[in-house]
Amino acid sequence: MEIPKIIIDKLKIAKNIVILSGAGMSAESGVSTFRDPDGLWAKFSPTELASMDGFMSNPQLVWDWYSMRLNVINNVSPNNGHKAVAEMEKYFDDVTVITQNVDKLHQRAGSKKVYELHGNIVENYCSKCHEPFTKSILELDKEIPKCEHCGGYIRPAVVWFGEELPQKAFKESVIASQKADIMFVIGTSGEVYPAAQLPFNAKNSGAFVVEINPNHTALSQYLDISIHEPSGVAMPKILENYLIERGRK
Ligand code: BJW
Ligand code: ZN
Repeated sequence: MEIPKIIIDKLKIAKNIVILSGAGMSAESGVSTFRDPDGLWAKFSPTELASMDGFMSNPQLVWDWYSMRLNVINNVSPNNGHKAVAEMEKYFDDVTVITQNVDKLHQRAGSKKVYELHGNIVENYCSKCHEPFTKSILELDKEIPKCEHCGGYIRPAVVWFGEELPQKAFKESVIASQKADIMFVIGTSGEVYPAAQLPFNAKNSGAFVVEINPNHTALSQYLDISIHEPSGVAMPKILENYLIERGRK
């Protein structure tokens, strides 16, 4: 698919770029999405594995599931989509990445300003006293560790359903969305709130909002344009077209 010229025209006058990414951003790296037909929620139960109630009723099961996913993430690399997003920092005044992903692939690709709305899978903390757990979990055996201060179970530093998002990251994300000249909404189904509210914050403040997703989503009809391609294809193409146009001036 050709990249519509309006996206390049908007980029040529843009200063503040915001990326809102979801699981589809990492799909081409080999990380599973959640709600696609072959996604995680097709095989696993979100209430059992991604809620405090689920964790309390079977902490070892939840720990094992996150260990399995951490193992996947440790063995994959950022893809061309992450790399194109990181490269944008060379050409624009301000690039903010707001991600729902817990895999740190944006940071590994070199993006500097990344807000992790749903935490990350690399860090852990005590589910009871909330003290950070600093031992590398690779050093541990497979049994769920317990807190050295209070004996509570250690949990991954991700945000489960019903839990508040990290407030600073969320507030900064709202501000960045309101200041955005252009927002790219990449690889998210737009079904989980409050993250899915951010494209509306951007649009209501005058941003041009572009969706990158092979499929139609809950957000598609509200955004300015949808590019139905994988992000590892679309984002490098957009950057390349922008650089060609800029070279022409
Ligand atoms: C590609 C591609 C390629 C494929 N290129 N694209 C009713 C209405 C509204 C809200 C609620 C409600 N009932 C409950 C709520 C609130 C709830 C919510 O939104 N629920 C809805 C599902 C109904 N939200 C919450 O609970 C949040 N907290 C909250 O609201 O707190 C309130 C509070 C305030 C004060 C005190 C206390 C509480 C928290 C949400 C946490 C979400 N957590 C998870 C798990 C994180 C940890 C982990 O990784 O295990 O986050 S769930 C899961 O969904 C994960 C994701 O970040 C999140 C979003 O998914 P995402 O990224 O959009 O992935 P998919 O799979 O859905 O979509 C992938 C897309 O990629 C698809 O569209 C593909 O087409 C596309 N794609 N390949 C580009 N190559
Ligand atoms: Zn503790």
